Amino acid sequence: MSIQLPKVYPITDTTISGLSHSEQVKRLIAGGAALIQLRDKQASSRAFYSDAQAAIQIARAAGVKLIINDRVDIALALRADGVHLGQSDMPVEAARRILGEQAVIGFSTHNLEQIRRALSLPISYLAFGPIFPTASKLNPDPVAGLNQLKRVREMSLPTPVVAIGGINISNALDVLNAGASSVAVISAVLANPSRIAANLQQIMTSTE
Ligand code: 3NM
Repeated sequence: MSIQLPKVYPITDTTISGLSHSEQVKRLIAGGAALIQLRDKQASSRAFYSDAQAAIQIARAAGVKLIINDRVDIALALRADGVHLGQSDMPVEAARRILGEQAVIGFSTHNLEQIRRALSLPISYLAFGPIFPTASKLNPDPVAGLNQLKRVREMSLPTPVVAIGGINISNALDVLNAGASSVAVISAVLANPSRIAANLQQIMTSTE
């Protein structure tokens, strides 16, 4: 159920990039992405479904895995590789029942107590953040910092940990060295839409 994650895990955002999910996926794949999450807190179900459908076709043709944020129904309908759930989304156990044993299920946590509670859940990876201040999420939790991330490493979790929040080319390697298996990035890669592939490639190179 646990999975091996690439060191850099980009997440799409149509507001920050000004591009459709499928166009972002194209550019992220050109930059070397192996796993991409589609995240949309605004689009109608119909609009998100059809954009995600186009994105999945592109990802599949390239052998890239696609995870859908929040929407278990859309992940199931499109046979996406999995879902990413937050603390207020559908319970992880219910999503696992719907999507099956093979699905990748990621789960967001924001403090050590939430991680402890997540340990008994059927998840494939845990996300932990925000590590640094972020403007890409509405009402983010308090910043955890690298020290909290080091404490997460000391818990020797059975699942990989994806660090998220304010991660960019200057700090990605520090975050991995503090114990994350992978870094999730939004604005550092998407804020300049003409440089999505180049920025992703640079962050990936910085982590080697
Ligand atoms: N989740 P950026 S922080 C989507 O703390 C998200 O769980 C967070 O965007 C969490 O890379 C965040 O632009 C936003 O800071 C990450």
